[in-house]
Amino acid sequence: MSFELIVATTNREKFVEISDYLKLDGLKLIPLFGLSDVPEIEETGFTFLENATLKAETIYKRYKKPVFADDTGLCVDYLNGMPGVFSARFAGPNATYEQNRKKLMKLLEGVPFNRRRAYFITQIVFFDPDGKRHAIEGRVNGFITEEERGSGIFGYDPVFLYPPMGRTFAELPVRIKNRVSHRGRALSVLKEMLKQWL
Ligand code: ITT
Repeated sequence: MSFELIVATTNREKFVEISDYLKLDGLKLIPLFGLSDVPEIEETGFTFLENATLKAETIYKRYKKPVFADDTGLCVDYLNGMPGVFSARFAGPNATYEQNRKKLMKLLEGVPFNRRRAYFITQIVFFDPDGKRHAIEGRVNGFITEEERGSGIFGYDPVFLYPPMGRTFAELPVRIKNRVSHRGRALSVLKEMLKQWL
């Protein structure tokens, strides 16, 4: 069998990672930028689950097709979990990745390495072909570096050190990042579920 799955994201870097991971015969992924008349979705939730649900539900209601949304954030212990659900707009409503990272680095100035613990979390909400809702979470622990490292530019990747590899996520190719990351961990569960319909 085959089916089309909408990926309720407008984030191109995220979509690159998702497409690389969810390569399955018969599965066609469609991002929001591949659709017309896409409803505006405001991420007004206070949790990743609320925001992922909001995104997936709005798109499911609009297109009546299988869909999943990914809501992700970086939570820094020293900042009591910030930027968290505000990760995309940490430095302001239309902040760039670089502005967000600069703000984070400023807030952590002078903070020693062992107090720079952080984790990425991805919450996926999936509406399957029968309209049933599934929630999946993926996390990865690490540290915020004192300087940016790597050529990847996605979000906070240049400042997130993954200790088992001694590299920041921006120093890892997409395929390797996907093997160990918050998103990769959540996607591995989703991938197994998707196989039932293929
Ligand atoms: P959509 O809601 O349209 O999917 P978004 O960019 O708003 O796009 P999120 O709310 O899930 O997506 O992500 C919040 C921010 O967290 C995002 O803008 C990036 O700055 C950062 N981010 C998400 N995933 C990341 C990753 O794997 N590595 C580094 N930063 C990431």
